[in-house]
Formats: sequence, C-alpha cells, structure tokens
Amino acid sequence: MEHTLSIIKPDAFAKKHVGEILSRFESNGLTIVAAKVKHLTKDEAEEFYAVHKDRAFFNDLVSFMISGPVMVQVLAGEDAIKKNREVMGDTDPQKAASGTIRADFAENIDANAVHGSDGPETAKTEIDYFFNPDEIISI
Ligand code: IDP
Ligand code: MG
Repeated sequence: MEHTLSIIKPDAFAKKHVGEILSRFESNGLTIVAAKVKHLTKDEAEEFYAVHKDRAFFNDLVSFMISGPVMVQVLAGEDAIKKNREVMGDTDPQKAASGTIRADFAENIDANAVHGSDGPETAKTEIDYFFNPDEIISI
C-alpha cells in the first residue's frame, strides 16, 4: 500500500470537475484517505513548488495556484504514485493520452487540472506539508 499527494488545481476546481476527477481516482483503484479544500497563500504555493523556483514558469505557476481554491487529497493504493501519474496524463494536456484527467479536463500546460507526487520522497514531503498523520485514515 503506497500513498501519494494529489491536488485538484484552481482551473478544475472552478469548472466544478472535482467530483468527476475524484471518480477517476476511485475507478482506477485508488482510495481517498484524506482530503481538504483550501485556498493557498503565495507563501504556501512558493514553498510547495520550491523545487521549481529557478524555472522560467515559476512565477506564473505560483500565481495560477493561488488564483482560486484547490482540493488537496491523499490517495492510497498499490503503486499509488505511478498509478496516479498514469491517470493524470502528461504534464502537457496536448500530449496526454486520451481518457486521462489532463486530456479530458485541462486546457494547457499552465492550467493542467491536477498535481501528483512524482516519487516516494516527494510524496512523503508533500503529504506532510498538507496533512497531520491523524488526518489520514488507515485502510
Ligand atoms: P507535473 O505537474 O506533471 O509533475 P512538473 O514538471 O513537476 O509537472 O511541473 C509542475 C507544474 O509546473 C506543471 O504541472 C505545470 O502546471 C507547470 N509547468 C511545467 N512545465 C511548464 C512549462 O514549460 N510552462 C508552463 N508551466 C509549466
Ligand atoms: Mg511534478
């Protein structure tokens, strides 16, 4: 059983795709073991995406992530990190395989509907960033 952090980004939240996106996780064998709706502050978005701080798109990414509420959730399942990345699709929705969340709900690489941890270490750091252990159910 593995855990991963997922965020439904401001574009998908504003377009009321939360229910459909959560349904994609569930129908692909992932279980939502923690969740909260949150409007990130600039400091929070900058800290969360600190790994990208030297990239040209960093300021646009932070501005986008604080442009409206998001839903943050912990997903659990076998191979949850990789499975979630598959269900999400490529970072660029134009390249995302059909049937993936980004192909179906994202408009462009800036507003691409979802975030998902990319490995075991980032998953742990990102989950700890948003949730206390007692907010995550055991399954
Ligand atoms: P990921 O979300 O698929 O893991 P990352 O490379 O970790 O992709 O990038 C984090 C986020 O930064 C992306 O989801 C996207 O919103 C944004 N991003 C990445 N590359 C670009 C780019 O070339 N232009 C604009 N935004 C980008
Ligand atoms: Mg990433």
